[in-house]
Amino acid sequence: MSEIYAIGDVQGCFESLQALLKQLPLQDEDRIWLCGDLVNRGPMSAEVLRWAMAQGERLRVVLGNHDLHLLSAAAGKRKAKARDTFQDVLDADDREELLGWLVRQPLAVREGEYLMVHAGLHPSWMAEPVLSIAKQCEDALQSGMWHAAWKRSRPIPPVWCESLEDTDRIASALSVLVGVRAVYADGRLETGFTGPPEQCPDGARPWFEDSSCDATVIFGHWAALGLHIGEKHVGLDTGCVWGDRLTAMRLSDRAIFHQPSLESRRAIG
Ligand SMILES: [Mn+2]
Repeated sequence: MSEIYAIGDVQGCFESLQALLKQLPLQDEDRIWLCGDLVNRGPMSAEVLRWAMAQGERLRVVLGNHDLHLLSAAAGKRKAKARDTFQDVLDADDREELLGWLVRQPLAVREGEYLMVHAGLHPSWMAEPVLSIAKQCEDALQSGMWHAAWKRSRPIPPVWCESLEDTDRIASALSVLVGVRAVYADGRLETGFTGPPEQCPDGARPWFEDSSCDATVIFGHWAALGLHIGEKHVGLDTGCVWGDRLTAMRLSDRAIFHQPSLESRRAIG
C-alpha cells in the first residue's frame, strides 16, 4: 500500500528535513506532504525549494504565510523584514524557477479522508467548499490580484462569509488558510495571538474546537500548539526552526517520527 508521510513546517531547515527523511521507511510508491512554510526564519530556504521541485509527483505541498510573504517580497509588493532569511532565494541564479514553482502550489490538498492546509479552516467550512475557496485563491495567485488581497488581509481581515466577493473574499480566505489559530464566536479571527491554546484571548477558541469539517485536517503553523493529534485534526508544527524538532506522521496508522532540530544554533529571531 502506498503511504503518505505528512511533515510539519520546514522553514528553511533543510538539514533537519534531510535527516528526518532518512528516518522514514519510504518506499518508491510512498508520498510526502509538506504542510506549508517551506521557507523563512531558517538558514536554507533555497535548498528546501530546490529539493521540493526535484521530488515531482511524489511530493504535495500547500503554501503557508511565509511562502506568500516571500512571493510578495520577490514581486516588490512587500518589504522583507530584518528577521526574514529568504535572501538566498531572491539572490539565487535559479530564482525565477524557484519562485515560479512556488507560486503554482496549492493552498489546500485533499486525498481520501485527508485535507491538508497550512493553518486551518473557518469553523463553517466543509472539505469540498474548502477546495473551491482554495482554488479561487490559487487563481488569484496566478493572476497577481492576490497582492491587493494579501495587503487587505492585514492587520484585520474581512470576516468570512459566503457572500464576500473579489478582494475581500480572497483576503478573508487567505487569512484563514495561512493564518488562523484562534477564532471568536462571531467568526472573527484572532490575528495577533501566537501563544499556546490554553492562553487564547477571552472569547476566542482554537479554530479546530468548533470545526465540523468532514475530513481529517492536517495542518501546521501553530508552533506553540506543538504536536496535536485530535480525532479529526492533526497539527504538525513542532517548532523545528525555533530549536525544537521536525515531525512527520504516517497518515495510515498515525505513526510519528521526530528529528531534533539541527538548525537551532543558526536560526535567526
Ligand atoms: Mn505559518
